[in-house]
Amino acid sequence: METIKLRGRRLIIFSLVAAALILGMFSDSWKDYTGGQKENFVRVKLSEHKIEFFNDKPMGPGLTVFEVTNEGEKEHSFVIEGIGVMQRLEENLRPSETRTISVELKPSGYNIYCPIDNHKNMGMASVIRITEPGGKDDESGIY
Ligand SMILES: [Cu+2]
Repeated sequence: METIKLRGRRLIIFSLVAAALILGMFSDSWKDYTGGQKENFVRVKLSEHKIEFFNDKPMGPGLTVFEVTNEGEKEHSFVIEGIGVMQRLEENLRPSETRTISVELKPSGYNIYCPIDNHKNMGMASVIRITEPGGKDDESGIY
């Protein structure tokens, strides 16, 4: 009985992950049609062993596209984790590869890190804090 329940739950989780991946693909093509005007855009560079962010304006709430480039010599990836959010690049990045990941950001803190080996502990980790636009520390969307 327990085993069946567990299997059922695994199937549900698997289905949710599959659905999320499919939605991710659709949102990517949808992004092309909308020209990305309303989205926040953040360029991310990965290397040994750090994560750097390049954004024209402070990060705020809303759909945010992270364009992640591996400028290092090892394989890396990108995870963003917050309350109710856990997203990872669909595939790891080989050197000089670029992939994008879209995340719906809310006013909250997020951990961003490389999930490969112990890169996280070697410096490939960062915390971003998203604040409401117009909030009194609006300028410090990232620290
Ligand atoms: Cu890494």
